[in-house]
Amino acid sequence: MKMTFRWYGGNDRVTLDQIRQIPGMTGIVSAVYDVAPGEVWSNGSILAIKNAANSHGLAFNVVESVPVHEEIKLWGPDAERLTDVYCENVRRLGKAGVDCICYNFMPVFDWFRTNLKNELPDGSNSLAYDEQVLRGIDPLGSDFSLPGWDESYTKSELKKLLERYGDLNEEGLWRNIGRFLKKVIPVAKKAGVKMAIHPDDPPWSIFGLPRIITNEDNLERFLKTVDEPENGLTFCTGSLGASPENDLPRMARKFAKRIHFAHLRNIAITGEGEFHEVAHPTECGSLDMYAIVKALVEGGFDGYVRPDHGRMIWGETGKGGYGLYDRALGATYLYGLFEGVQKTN
Ligand code: DNO
Repeated sequence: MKMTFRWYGGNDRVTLDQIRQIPGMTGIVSAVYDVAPGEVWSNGSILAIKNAANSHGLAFNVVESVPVHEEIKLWGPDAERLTDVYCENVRRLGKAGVDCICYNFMPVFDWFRTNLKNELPDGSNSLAYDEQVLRGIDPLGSDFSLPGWDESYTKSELKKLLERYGDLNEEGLWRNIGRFLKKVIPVAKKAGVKMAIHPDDPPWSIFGLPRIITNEDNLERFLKTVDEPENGLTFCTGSLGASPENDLPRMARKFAKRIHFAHLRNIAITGEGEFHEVAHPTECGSLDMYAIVKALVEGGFDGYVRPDHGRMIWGETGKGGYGLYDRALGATYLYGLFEGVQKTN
């Protein structure tokens, strides 16, 4: 296991000087943020991240994310060309020493929350989701704003995009992801890069759009689509764990060898389709973090780990889920779980 920390680059309030002081930290997880999805990343931008990390004693082996253009998910007229661009980014990253790329295949919306500042009883706050609230939201309405991960769509672009997805059902999305994987995985293999798809968050359809990276059967189907080690998973416990039907320790054990990246965090499920994020330890939420780590280790997991979303504590403000303090606490807790499980195995 290699412990890593997400870093959003020079504009991140959390600095590399701070990250390097977290015990057990080996590297950062980052991306090139100055180009739109579907463009080639410059070697200069990639190297700048690597040099910044290395000069702080940290590795840069993991990218999150190389975004998949919507045209690819829809497999529109420009999909082949955009997939070639994607492959070029995989090659460039491999050359720069990146060996794990996280990405997702969620139509239009990445992770989604209905409250970005949910007050917790102890005075901290975290991200929360409530399906009832979601049902009342019109993404094309004037008061709709995207939750922190993307502000780039205009209303008319969003409208067009949603219309284009109108006819695409889950099977259509499976077909398109298959086309994407068949081109990308052989390139990743040659480049020495493991691809790690991120599950859909939450792991069910939102706004009528299809979502397929959601449960054990679908993860299995996904892995079989191109049955190569380079076609792997990001095991995000907070995403998959939002559905009580997902037995996370069982899935962690079963897929361990194809899990290249683990996003470990806890959530509290408070009702049907309703949950909020909590501190990492098992006792704080609904997920058994010890059982998950044990299953990963015993299943033969040997990938990267990062603490995922933290709460905002001690008065910290900043990018929802990505403050310093609670993620740092999470990292040391997770480090301890791994140490305990590894030493007793
Ligand atoms: C949220 C993240 C996701 C993730 C992408 C991967 O905090 O886990 O935005 O980076 O879905 O492509």
